[in-house]
Order: sequence, then structure tokens, then C-alpha cells
Amino acid sequence: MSATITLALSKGRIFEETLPLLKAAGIEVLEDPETSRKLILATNKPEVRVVLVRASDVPTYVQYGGADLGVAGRDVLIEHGVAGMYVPLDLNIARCRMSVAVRDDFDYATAVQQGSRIRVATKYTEIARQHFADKGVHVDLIKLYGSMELAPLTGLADAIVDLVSTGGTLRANRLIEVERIMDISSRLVVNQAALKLKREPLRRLIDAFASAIPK
Ligand code: PRT
Ligand code: MG
Repeated sequence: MSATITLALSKGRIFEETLPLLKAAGIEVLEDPETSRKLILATNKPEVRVVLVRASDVPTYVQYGGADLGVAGRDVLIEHGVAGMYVPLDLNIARCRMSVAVRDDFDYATAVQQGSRIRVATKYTEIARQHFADKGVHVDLIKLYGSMELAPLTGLADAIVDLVSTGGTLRANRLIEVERIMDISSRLVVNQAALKLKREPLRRLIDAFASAIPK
């Protein structure tokens, strides 16, 4: 009898971009999360299943063993931390960058140079805190859970720290990118205890993923 392997994925870009990696491991998901309402998806391999969770909940599932492994953005992993997890692969999928953006009429360079306190709205408070501490810039962080782009437009904040991919969202809201903090891609995370208990099947899966990472 073979051990069951549970893989945690989030709907949307991470699910879509993980499919080719699963295929390289001979795994095909039998349901489409965009049309099915199921949260547990079967695959062509009876011993492998996919669970659908919020992107920011993937590390929690893997850390506590609700899933043996998962795929999560570097952003999510920095914010959550990686205690109890092994991070064997940068999958180079769901790529974007973490940036500082301001309203096009806000003089960010001068505010920084003058040592003004800058109000920064973000969902990524840990990344923002580290970034501005490294630069020696004083900031008041305002935690938001979404639609960061609105904060500078309403006067809630001077700047935002958010993910940027094409830049279209910033442009549509008259915001400009003034600093790139880091490049982001998604990582494979594995529960450390599961790696000991299910070493062989997990190793095979990790190796198959490694061989299929996009350039
Ligand atoms: O559901 P939950 O709120 O927990 O997560 P989520 O909505 O962030 O999930 P999802 O699927 O949107 O993002 C999952 C992961 O994809 C993130 O953690 C990132 O690592 C990665 N990723 C890659 C992105 C983007 N690209 C991206 N463009 N995540 C979000 N965006 C958003 C960004 O926040 C901004 O609102 O897209 C907008 C900007 O896109 P452009 O193309 O207009 O610049
Ligand atoms: Mg999203």
C-alpha cells in the first residue's frame, strides 16, 4: 500500500502554472477548480490529491501537516515564515516583483532624502518593515488585506508596497513604481515530518518537479 500525498495549491495562477510540473510527474488533476466547487481534487494517481486553499493559507496547511507539500509565493513565505517546512525548489512560476509605488504627484525621493515619516499601506508588512529598516527610512505601516492601489488615491497612505506583474494595475490608478524590493516566484514547500515518513514518493515528486521548472 502506498501513502497518500496531499498537495496544497491556490486557485488561479499558482494552480494553472503548477499543472505542467504535475504533468512532468505523470499527475493529472481530474477536475477544474474554476468550474467545480470541490476543495479536494482527485488526480489520475489514486495516492495523490490536491487541496485548494487561499494562497496565504498554503504555508499554514504545510506547516501543520494538513498537506504534505504545497506551492506558495516567496511573498507569502516571507510573511508567514518557514518553520517546520523544507523549501527544496524555486519553481520559477507565478513570477512578479514586490515594489514601492506612489501617486504620480508624490515626490518620494525628496520625502526619503528629507527623512520625512512616510505612511505606507500594504498587505506585506514583514517585507515592507525589513525593506524600510534596511534603508533607514522611517515609515508608519498600515495593514490592508487588498486593493492597496486605492490607499494613495484616497489619502490613506503616501505609498504602497505591492506585487507588480505587467504594471497595468498601477498605471490604471495613476501610480508609479519608485523602488523594486525583490523578485518574486513560487516555491515548493514540504512538511519536514512528511518528508521523513513518505520519503520515497515525495523525493520522486520533488525530482520530477525539478526536471520541469520553466527557464
Ligand atoms: O487568496 P489570497 O488573497 O490569499 O491570495 P491572492 O489573491 O494574492 O492569490 P493570487 O492567486 O492572486 O496570488 C498568488 C501568488 O501569485 C502571489 O502570492 C504571488 O506570489 C504571485 N503573483 C504573481 C501575483 C501576481 N503575479 C500579481 N500580479 N500575485 C498578485 N498579483 C496582483 C498584485 O497584487 C496587483 O494587484 O496583480 C496586480 C498587479 O498585476 P499587474 O499585472 O497589473 O501589474
Ligand atoms: Mg489576488
